[in-house]
Amino acid sequence: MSGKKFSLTTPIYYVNGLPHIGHSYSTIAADALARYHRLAGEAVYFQTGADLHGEKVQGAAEDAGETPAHFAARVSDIWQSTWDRLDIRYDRFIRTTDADHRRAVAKIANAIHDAGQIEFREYEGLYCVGCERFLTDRDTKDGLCRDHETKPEARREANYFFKMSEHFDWLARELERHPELIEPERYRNEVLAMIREGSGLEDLCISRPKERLSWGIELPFDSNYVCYVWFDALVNYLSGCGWPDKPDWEARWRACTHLIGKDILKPHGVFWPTMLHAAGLPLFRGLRVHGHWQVEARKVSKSLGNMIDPLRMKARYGFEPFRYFLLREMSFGLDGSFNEDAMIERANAQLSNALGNLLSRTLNMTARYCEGVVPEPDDDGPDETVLRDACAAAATAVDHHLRRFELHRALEAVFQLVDAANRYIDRREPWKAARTAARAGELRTTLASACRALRSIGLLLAPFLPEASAELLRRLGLGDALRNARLPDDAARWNMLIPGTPTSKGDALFPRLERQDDD
Ligand code: ME8
Repeated sequence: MSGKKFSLTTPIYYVNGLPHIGHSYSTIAADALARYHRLAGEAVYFQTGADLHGEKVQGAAEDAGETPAHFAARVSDIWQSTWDRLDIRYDRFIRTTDADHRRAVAKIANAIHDAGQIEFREYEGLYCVGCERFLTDRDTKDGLCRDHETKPEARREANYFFKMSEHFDWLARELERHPELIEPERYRNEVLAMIREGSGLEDLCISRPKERLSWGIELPFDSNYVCYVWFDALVNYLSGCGWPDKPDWEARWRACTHLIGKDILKPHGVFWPTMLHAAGLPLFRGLRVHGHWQVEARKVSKSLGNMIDPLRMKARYGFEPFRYFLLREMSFGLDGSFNEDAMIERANAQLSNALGNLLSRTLNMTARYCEGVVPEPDDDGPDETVLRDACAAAATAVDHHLRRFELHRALEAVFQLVDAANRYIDRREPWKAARTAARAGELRTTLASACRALRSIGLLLAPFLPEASAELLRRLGLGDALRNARLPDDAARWNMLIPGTPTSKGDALFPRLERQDDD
């Protein structure tokens, strides 16, 4: 271990629905990043989980004819097992019903209360159950919630309020001083606009009377109320790091980055940092915000039935083409568009053709001309130098982009190396060299160099396509490579393949896909 720490969280998803393409993207992106940082030798903590409380879940439980506790636990199990079946390597799947989380919520509520930052007030406003909050003028359009396009309810209640607006000046200064807190930049600007005077964002109602909502964590200073679901949910990030009891919570917490979709920028960009500040706690390291997926050019929604079940994608095409498409297609921070035909096209062009062919022709020729073992190369010539530099450049680019959460750019860099390796083979034409005994050295050098490039590609693909990368490396005779690898440096190394290492051809790494509609 380098001693460097990297903690990463996904949102904890509401259990009134099931995982769809949007949740899959956040979780897969986080998994790829966590895998990369592990391969870089860092101490990684990766957390995902489920948000079980609140009116939405209580309503869904009623519709299902179950108690909220039973319903929420049952659906949380489905979420967790979905990620398990997709080989998402989280360190903890947190549930807001977990005992340590409940204790942490009570503790932070008390801390903010003790600091004189919570007030009891009568309030009247428009409430959107979809958002689980009172709306401001800016949140509505033609009398409807902008996000949910439903009519909010007029509600009058006595509730507890967190004096959030008192922290806006501090937050603005923090964001000016530390622009890296929220990236990409457009989202930092959005948060700054939200907290600017006149934006309509005020104090935060953090309680719900039990007569209206019983399914939640009781407020520690008034047993007639439960916590507002966001006030409870955001604390998962701290409780997951072991706050307040575990001795190492602070180191983990200070290394913590939250990965979220743009829909929940306000709670993460405004509620959460001000809550932490009011409680006298340090801020998270960063907030990284991605855009939204549309499916067949429409918003993802239950009523449209276009939610894209990741397990169904796995059953139809194998999981990695789907994983690849999500990570490669979406420019991190911007919206993306999913279309099954586009996914198939990308998989066939880039995975089957470019990468699959590179591997199969290299290993087929190695089998045919070099008895299936990595050949002994001569000294590098100009073509080898170009390829060697391309390996080093790809390793540097992957590291650079992943540290900035630009997963699409990192993948693009790996596939530039795939293209460079294919071009190298085309130019060297080893099949011609194989016809002349005098060119045996050239042939050996070409195939050894193609194997070296494939080794770099296999290592660099490990965070993105873990299964395919492990298989690719195994075929190169490097079954253990990932166990000991240290990225990015190991992927930039050229002379790491031992001549004489047995390779194996195997079947197509990525069989060509055809559209499947029947299930
Ligand atoms: O908001 N495109 O949970 P949630 C991309 N429980 N990502 C999407 C998406 C889309 N179309 N739809 C959803 C909640 N997501 C709260 C979070 S955290 C303390 C509490 C992803 O189930 C994206 O990450 O509605 C988004 O932020 C999240 O799912 C919302 O999940």
